[in-house]
Amino acid sequence: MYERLYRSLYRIRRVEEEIARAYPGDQIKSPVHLSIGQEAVSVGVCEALRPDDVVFGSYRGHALYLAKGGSLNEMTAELYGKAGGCSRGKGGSMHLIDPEAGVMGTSAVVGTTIPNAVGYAYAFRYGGPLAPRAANGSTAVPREEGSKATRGASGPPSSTAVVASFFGDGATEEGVFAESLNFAALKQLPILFVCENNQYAIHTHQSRRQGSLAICERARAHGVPAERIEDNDVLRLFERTQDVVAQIRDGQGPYFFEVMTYRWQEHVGPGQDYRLGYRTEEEARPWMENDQVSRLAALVEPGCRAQIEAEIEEEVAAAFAHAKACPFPDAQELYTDVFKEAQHAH
Ligand SMILES: Cc1ncc(C[n+]2csc(CCOP(=O)(O)OP(=O)(O)O)c2C)c(N)n1
Ligand SMILES: [Mg+2]
Repeated sequence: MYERLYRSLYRIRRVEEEIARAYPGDQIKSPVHLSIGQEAVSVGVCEALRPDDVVFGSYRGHALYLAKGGSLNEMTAELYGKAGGCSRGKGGSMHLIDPEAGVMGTSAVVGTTIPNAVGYAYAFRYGGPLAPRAANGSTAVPREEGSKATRGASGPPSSTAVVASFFGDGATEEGVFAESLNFAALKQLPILFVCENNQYAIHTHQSRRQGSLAICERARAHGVPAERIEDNDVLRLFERTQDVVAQIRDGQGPYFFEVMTYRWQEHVGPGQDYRLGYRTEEEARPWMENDQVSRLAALVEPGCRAQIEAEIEEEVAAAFAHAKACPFPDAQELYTDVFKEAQHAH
């Protein structure tokens, strides 16, 4: 188990370090929001999920995409704006998707994917047997529920798969956050909400934005049981996700994690930003000393660790080489996936 967690944590860290290294070369035109320091959140949850579970995330989405099994080659090609990218080079770092791996999308617009995730959970719960996910990303349309009261509706769920919705502490200030939690609780949907609380929205600390810092209490107020995971603790999060996801599969409705974590790099871009003065290196230091990548490295037998690291170095180098070698999309690609086919023809 430590090997699995370490492999995923180390892989994400190395991919993002390479993005930071390559970025000044200006071949990656997309803005990049790195998760360095926050990998534990995606890894702790995704390692406890099944392949048929699905995730939705934010623009800070490399870690989630990779932790859930998204294709590394397609992600790097996407960053380089290439035709082989997961969004065919049109989405960039903030718009990652790999439906076959259960990564249903990330978005630049804060909070947008929370209701998308709730809708998907609604389809899992009430939509009848879902067709296997199509490679084109199409999702099932939920059937009508009729007049039957749906809270705690009788009959087995349509699927035992669950949805995990990842978002930042800033996204909890969006109105749609409250609406989504309310609906998920009302319909007892199979969804795990994961708030990655790194305490900042761009350069503004949570205490300067929120009247109540108790995000879990706000979740509970909507009828969603909630707990806080302290210290970016990947092992605790992994264990708790296993338990909680079993309950959700069992039809016990939504659950909420607030995971305390910390972003090491600047909000957007490859570098550091302590010079801006909105936070200090003293504040960051304990989080860096409690690095979960190093913590897990120490729990893996040295020979095994060396092998994992060598394999990942090779994979990462190959992915960046692949991205650079890929062609750019044809100009015609600008006209696809913009409008629905019928409107396009019109
Ligand atoms: C609807 C919307 N409002 C504002 C923004 C500008 N914006 C981009 S990132 C961000 C901060 C969000 O913070 P948080 O949710 O905590 O995520 P983090 O960046 O810390 O991962 C804001 C306000 C946006 N992209 N979308
Ligand atoms: Mg934040």
